Amino acid sequence: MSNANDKDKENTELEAVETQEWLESLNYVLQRGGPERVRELFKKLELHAYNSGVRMPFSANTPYINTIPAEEQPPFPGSREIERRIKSLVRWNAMAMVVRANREEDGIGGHISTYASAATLYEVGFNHFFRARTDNYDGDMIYFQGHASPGIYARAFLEGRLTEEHLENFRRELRSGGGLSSYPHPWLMPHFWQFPTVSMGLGPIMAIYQARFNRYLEDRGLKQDTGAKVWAFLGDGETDEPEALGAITLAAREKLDNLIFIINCNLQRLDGPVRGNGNIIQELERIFRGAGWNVIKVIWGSDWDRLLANDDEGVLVRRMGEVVDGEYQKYAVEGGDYIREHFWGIDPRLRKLVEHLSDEQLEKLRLGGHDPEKVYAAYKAAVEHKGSPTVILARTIKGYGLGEAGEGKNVTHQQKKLNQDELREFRTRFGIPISDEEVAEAPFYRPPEDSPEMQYLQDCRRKLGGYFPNRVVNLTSLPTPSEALFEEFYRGTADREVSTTMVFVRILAKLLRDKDLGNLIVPIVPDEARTFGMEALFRQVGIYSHTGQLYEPVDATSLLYYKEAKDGQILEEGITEAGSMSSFIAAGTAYSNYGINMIPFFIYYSMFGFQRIGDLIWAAGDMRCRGFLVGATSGRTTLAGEGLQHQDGHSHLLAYAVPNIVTYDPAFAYELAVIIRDGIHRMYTRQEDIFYYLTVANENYAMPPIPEDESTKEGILRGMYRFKPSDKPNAKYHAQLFGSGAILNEVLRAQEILEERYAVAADVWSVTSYKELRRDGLDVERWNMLNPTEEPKIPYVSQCLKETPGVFVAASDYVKALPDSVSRWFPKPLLSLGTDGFGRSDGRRALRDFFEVDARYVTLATLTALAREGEIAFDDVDEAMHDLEIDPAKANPVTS
Ligand SMILES: Cc1ncc(C[n+]2csc(CCOP(=O)(O)OP(=O)(O)O)c2C)c(N)n1
Ligand SMILES: [Mg+2]
Repeated sequence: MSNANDKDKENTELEAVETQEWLESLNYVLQRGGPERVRELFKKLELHAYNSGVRMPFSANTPYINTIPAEEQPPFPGSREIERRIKSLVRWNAMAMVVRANREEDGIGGHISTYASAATLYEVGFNHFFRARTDNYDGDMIYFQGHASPGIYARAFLEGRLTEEHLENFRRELRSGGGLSSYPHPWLMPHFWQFPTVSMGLGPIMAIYQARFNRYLEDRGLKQDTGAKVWAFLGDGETDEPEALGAITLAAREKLDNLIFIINCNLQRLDGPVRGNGNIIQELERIFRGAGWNVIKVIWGSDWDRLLANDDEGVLVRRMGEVVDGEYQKYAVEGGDYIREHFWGIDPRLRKLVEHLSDEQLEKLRLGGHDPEKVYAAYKAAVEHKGSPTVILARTIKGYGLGEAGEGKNVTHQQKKLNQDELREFRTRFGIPISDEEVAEAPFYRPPEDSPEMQYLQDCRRKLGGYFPNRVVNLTSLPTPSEALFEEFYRGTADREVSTTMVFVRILAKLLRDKDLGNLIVPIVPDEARTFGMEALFRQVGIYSHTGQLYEPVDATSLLYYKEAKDGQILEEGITEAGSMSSFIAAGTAYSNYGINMIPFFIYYSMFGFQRIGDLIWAAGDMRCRGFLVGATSGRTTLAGEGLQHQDGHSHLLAYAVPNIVTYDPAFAYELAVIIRDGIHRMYTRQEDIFYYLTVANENYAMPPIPEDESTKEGILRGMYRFKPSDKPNAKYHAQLFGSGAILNEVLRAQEILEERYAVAADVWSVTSYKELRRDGLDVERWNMLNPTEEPKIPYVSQCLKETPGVFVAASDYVKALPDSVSRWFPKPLLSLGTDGFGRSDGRRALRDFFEVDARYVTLATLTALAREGEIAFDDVDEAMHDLEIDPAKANPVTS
């Protein structure tokens, strides 16, 4: 036994000597040949080991220390002291804003701890990096973390851009004099916020596609590259959102070195630790490095530099890497004695490293994200880095500075109230010149204009070109495209059968050729261009690719080959509706970001729009984004064969919830032409903050010419017009039939059946937009309610139907809720047919039978309505049902 022990001991000693020798050799090579030579040597060694059968485990991680070593850190160019004082003031005002809002009205909310942890990350940016738009600089774009907004407001207050009253009205937007929105919302503060970020995960993906779109504009010669950066601030918890990390490979593939992510790694989310049993910084490092990003870890502050320098044997680095986040969080809450015991105490060599430090000093060893010098070094490296995007992983403490009131505690995210003692402590810690008597009131504080702090702060912003955030709209309007461009669509297609999708693609192709607008159109498709018959555009305008086309496409000899080009115009995004929508947003807000009227058309499978990426569409509305969303192959029964997951019968209903989206479900070529022309007119000539949702379908039929009636165009735009009046006004019975999209054809067939077989003269109306009709009806109703003594106005629907005889039946390829949403302005009850229920794979005929929206059902519904009015007998309806071969026992599509 003892022999074996001796052998082990001998081995260990030998290995120690061997290790020492290798380390010394490495030091020697490092001194003589520098890091480059070391890298070369490592590669050779690795290959040699591999060839000898040694398999190395894969790791994309570097040790748990700062990426930039202390000796490579650039000197800090500013005044540490003044910047600290400014930052303290921002901290105080941000905290006071939330505390006061909640004193006035309990439960009004707000967040202190997010900004408290991120203050240094923002302040270093404000004082040294964030460059505003000037004549020769595009302006950086900054995605502020939504929950950090109190800090951003507090800084704007110091800068003199917001008043004390504004801060008092934080989260009280409806007060007279105006207030501040809880989070970044361009809709609510259009001269301040640029990017809505509070739905977590959307900021990062929008930032990636924004950075890519900036490149697109440069590559297409629409703007110069002025070196501007996109900075996106994220929470570490936020990275669990699929959107947050879902597009990071695109950023690396496109070599977006104009993009910088800063992830505030305070190790906490709302409920508790982000990775209590793991390490979020290391996890994110692996992910981002694996994706090809430049990763800069800012973990330890300057206080740690000397400790690391004395860590000859690497025990500290190892210890740093083995402690899990939950334990690190505990150090933030406990005192120095706990830290000495639990972090340093496990190894005598570690304990020795800090024996010269008091418990208090141990407790105060600062982390990287709270150290301006470390943060400055990281930002500088990020800005100068070429060839890939950069992510900075900055370690901080959530609720930093709140002390007992929440620093590092699990409840800190929700902390909105500080008592008198806590306020006093906060004040003292950050040296705010507020007396003991005043402190309980949590007054806002702004030093005099001529104080060194104010002068320094203003000076920094002057040098960097202006304030942030700042949303500016300054552009000239576009001319509306001429009617001539649309003439062919007004004429119809005679006998030629086409679909509205085909018509749309033809309109798009013509717009792309237009001399005024062509260059500004941005077609966006998520790998579905062929489905919609758009492949001719590949050749016509090319697919955007920063690197051009490095290969000969397999279809090079064909006319419509797959052409990628640096100045290509189409954004072929691949299978990502979220990415495509982010591109749409970048293009649709270029009017404010760059003063360029870019006109995006995002064409997608209609089912994968509102349903799949509804929150991004909501963000687009918030951002006052413009452009056309085009839901193709729409309609639950018109898209045959595809079944439950693809057949969309409700996107129009989902669109009801977005206030500034204008929606249409057109049936004919001329309707689409009128709508698109007017859309460009409203968004780009009149500069209205609206965007469009159009559904187009893939059923082929002859497109009629536009009716001669003068009011047709107005009717199309307002939501309905009489398309085909009955030519038998003296018939016994009457009906008004309403159809939309491809289902209008079923309604027209029903008109014939009703006339021929049942003596019913029916007028047929095309309803292009129930949402527009409802908007108008609600507007009128509201006006009438608020103006009781004025002559009541009449909703457009009621005006149209004022003297129309008979019963009312509507049918569309969407849910019945659409026609029902306007039925109260009909002179009589409306009977609605629609496609409620899950879709089925089958042909159009079978589907329309199943969902009860074909000509037979329109006929049956009309007869039913007539019977209810007492005009015909129910027995007649029963008989008709028999004639129409409708089975009363058939399955209910809603529940089957
Ligand atoms: C999509 C979405 N889900 C949930 C929330 C609610 N929420 C707001 S902040 C927060 C925690 C944020 O944690 P983290 O991202 O780590 O940011 P920190 O405040 O720690 O900097 C949560 C869950 C939200 N705003 N958006
Ligand atoms: Mg966090």
